Formats: sequence, C-alpha cells, structure tokens
Amino acid sequence: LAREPNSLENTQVFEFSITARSGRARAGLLTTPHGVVKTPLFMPVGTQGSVKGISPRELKEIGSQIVLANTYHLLLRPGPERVRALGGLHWFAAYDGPWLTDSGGFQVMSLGDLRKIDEQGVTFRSHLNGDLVVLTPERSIEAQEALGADIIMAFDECPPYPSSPDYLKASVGRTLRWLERSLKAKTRPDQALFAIAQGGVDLELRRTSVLATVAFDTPGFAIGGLAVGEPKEDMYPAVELSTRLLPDHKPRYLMGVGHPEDLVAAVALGVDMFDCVYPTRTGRFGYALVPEGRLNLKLSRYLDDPRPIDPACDCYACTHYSRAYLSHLVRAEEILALRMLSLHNLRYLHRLMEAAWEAIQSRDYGAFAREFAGRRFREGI
Ligand code: PRF
Ligand code: ZN
Repeated sequence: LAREPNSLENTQVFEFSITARSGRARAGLLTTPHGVVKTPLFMPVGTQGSVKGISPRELKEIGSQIVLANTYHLLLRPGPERVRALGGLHWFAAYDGPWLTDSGGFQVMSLGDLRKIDEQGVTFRSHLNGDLVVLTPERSIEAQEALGADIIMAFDECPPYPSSPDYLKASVGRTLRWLERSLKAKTRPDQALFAIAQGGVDLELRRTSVLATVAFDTPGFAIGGLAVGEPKEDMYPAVELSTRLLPDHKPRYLMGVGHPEDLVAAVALGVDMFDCVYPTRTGRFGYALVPEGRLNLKLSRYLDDPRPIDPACDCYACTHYSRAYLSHLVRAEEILALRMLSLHNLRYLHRLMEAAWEAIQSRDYGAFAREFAGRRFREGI
C-alpha cells in the first residue's frame, strides 16, 4: 500500500502527448501516477469525494477517467488530515483512478458566508458550523497534498460576473501572486500542479493573465473565470484567445464548463479537459441528455413511452429501463431515478468526448461538430 508520497519525479510520471490533430482540436494521452487518460475528457464532480449517488465501480463502467473533488468541502469535513491518514482520496474514497482537486477559492466565493478577500487569502465562515476559516495558497496546497489527488490546482480568485475593470485587474494580479505562493508551498513530487488563468471576458486582461501564467511553466493550464453567468458570445472569444496563447504541448482545462454544445465548441478551440456539475445536477432535476438536447422526464408525455432515454446509449439505464419507468421514478422521487439519470448523463458526456477523440484521430473533427449541431433541437422526441 503506497500510503506515503512516493519519490517519483513528476517529470517522469506526468506526460502529455498529442496523438492526432484536426484543425485546432487535439487528441491526447495524459499520463498520471494512477493511470493514462485519453483527452479530450470530461471529469465528473465528486464534491464531497463522491460523485453523488454513483459508486467507483459504476464510474469505471461508464468510462469516467478522472474524478474531481473539492478542497473547500473536504477541508471543512472530514478534514484533509483525516483523509491523509486513511490513505488519501484514492483509498479513502476507494477510487483508484486519477483524481483532481480544485483549490477551494472558487467554492469559497460561491458557498462561504461573510467572505473577505485580501492579499493573504480568503477568510470566511464555514457553511456547516459557522467556524471562521482562513484559506490561503499555502493552506490550499497543504490540504491538496493531504488529499493526495494526482492533479492539484493553484489557489486563484474567480471574480463574479460582472466585475468592474479595476476589480478584474486586481484579481488577475492577486491570482498570479497566489500562483507563485502555491508553487512555493508545493512539496510532493508525485502531484502535478496546474496554474489557472483569469481575466474574465476582458480580452486584454485575459491576454495579460494567460501570458504571465504560462511563464510559470506548470505541467498543465486551466482557463478559469468563465461560465460564471456571462453571455456565451463573450465566453468563446476568451477561450479562443486563451488556447491561442497557451503552450501547445501542455493540457488545457476549461473549468466549470459542461453543456454538451460548449464541450464540442471548446474542443474545436483546443481545450482538452472539462468538469461541471451540470450532468449530475440536471439529472437530479429529472433531465436526461440526448443528442437532440434534453428530455424533461417530469413531463406526462413520457409516462407511456416504452423507448429507452437514448437507444444509442450503452448505459445501464438505457439498456434496462423505459422512459415510462424512469418518468414514474422521477415523479415518485425514487433514489434510483436520480442515480440512473446522473449515470446516463455522465455516460452521455463521456461518449461525446470519446466520439470527439475518434473524430480527431480520423482528422475530421469539423464533420463531427457539424453533425452534432445538426441533431440539436429537433422537435418530436
Ligand atoms: N477557479 C477555480 N475553480 C473553478 C473556476 C475558477 O475560475 C471555475 C470557473 N467557471 C469553475 N471552477 N479554482
Ligand atoms: Zn444512457
């Protein structure tokens, strides 16, 4: 049982190789200490160290490759030191594939009470028991080292949308200083720390942030500060600029993006990794993702529908249950409905990224993206 940080040099363990390209889209292989993953990929969110309702065995079955956990939640409960003592996330949560932990800053801003940001870090009241907690770059990295994920994230500030130009500018500077402190605080050689660029949808600030972030030469880069409520037509130019400025040979992670159409578009722009609560959250609200869009299983039209959610899907829900039965379970608020819809929605995004991978390998991502767009919003399903 490798419970101690091992001595492998991360330059040996972490490797990203691009196997094919189609336009700006890339297919790649990312090697981590807990396995090799294929990009582009979508990471399910396991906020509390668990993808709500889905077991590790099921995650493997549906093709999840990396699972994301949140430092903010695990810091408050059960505490990173307890997770470390129980073997880190891989043992504690019994998922032995690669993990990624987010650094906590983003979740503090969306969940913490009475937050106060200064140069040192973020002070907030725990949403669980009201305790005053200080999260700094140093504390975030210490916690992420205890949690033991394969990929850890720099401590950053994601400003709300909209923010004033002055505030955005200040947060870009602070995020860069926090990146420097995050890297200084890092001690484990077997974890890769990804830097996060900010800058909102201001393209000049975005450029400044990406260029200054790239100078730190981390093994991967995240595009943060987007998908926070800005119009889509403002998000895409910021993604486009970011991927143009990021180094070609490092993985690029667009944080918090998970709508199918955004994944297809961002892959075309050269993004390799995504995470979002969308597939699991929308599943818990009774929605099933399908190539045409989304089925609302709360609608009475599905109560007599004998078809599976998606006849082309190989998930457990689609190979065993009718829309009629799932629709009944949703109305009856059965736990199985939430589980099956989350499972199906995750499988849908994994199949979407697998199909993107195939299309890039056969050098025809454009045709794939057009065929995806052509099937959306068709009536009568
Ligand atoms: N920073 C971090 N986590 C995030 C984001 C960010 O900007 C986003 C933005 N959509 C999601 N998750 N650390
Ligand atoms: Zn399915």
